[in-house]
Amino acid sequence: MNGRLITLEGGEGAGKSSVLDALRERLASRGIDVVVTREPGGTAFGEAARRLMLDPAFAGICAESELLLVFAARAQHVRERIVPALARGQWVLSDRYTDASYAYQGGGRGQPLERIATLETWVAPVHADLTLLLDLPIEQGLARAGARGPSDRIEAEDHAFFERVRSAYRQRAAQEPRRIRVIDASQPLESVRTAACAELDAFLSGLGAGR
Ligand code: Z5A
Repeated sequence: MNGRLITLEGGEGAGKSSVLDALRERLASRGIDVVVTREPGGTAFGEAARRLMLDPAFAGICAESELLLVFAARAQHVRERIVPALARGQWVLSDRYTDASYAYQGGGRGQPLERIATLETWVAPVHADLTLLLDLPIEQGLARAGARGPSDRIEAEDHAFFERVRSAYRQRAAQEPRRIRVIDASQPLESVRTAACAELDAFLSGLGAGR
């Protein structure tokens, strides 16, 4: 496999979707063939799982169902989209991947991290080469997300939930500082895009592809 997997992570309203295009353009300008995808989602089955995941009608589902749902979607995503693309030599840019499960289901829902790691080993043995974590204060992110319209099932969680998610993300970044690059997403969008592209450039230079 010559392709690389790059993932974008962050809390609500962090600006992942807004940064994704800039990263895609940057990769394309270097002649890199890139597949853009997202989780939950990326396949027909994954998109259906995403609708279930975000539907406020299922507010009462237990943490175990939620965890298995995101990994069911991921199993399909890895096999149907990610592995074939990497095998073709394409790069994959994914809006969220396994770190989101450690943050939301681990930090947010309190699911044991060993349980998540077991699922990851089983279902998602392909690891991200570079992860950009867009980090910002909870209030700021929720205000941005709220301006878009009604809350989905996860956005309806309380402040303490999102603090746990943020702290779980930051903890992972502290544990894997080379892979997970933290970007201050409280800045104006153009600055966030510039910072994200600078991290991507540094990664490319490290591979020798950026010269
Ligand atoms: N989830 C999970 O629990 N476990 C898992 O394993 C996975 C996911 C994979 C869907 O994810 C949900 O799935 C998510 C976690 C859970 N929780 N929820 N809800 P998602 O990533 O698809 O959905 P999201 O987190 O709701 O994404 P988002 O709120 O759309 O965030 P975003 O893509 O980072 O933001 P955006 O759409 O680019 O920007 C939001 C708004 O803010 C928009 O109006 C922008 O114009 C504005 N914005 C963005 N950046 C800026 C800056 N810098 N300044 C000012 N305004 C800005």
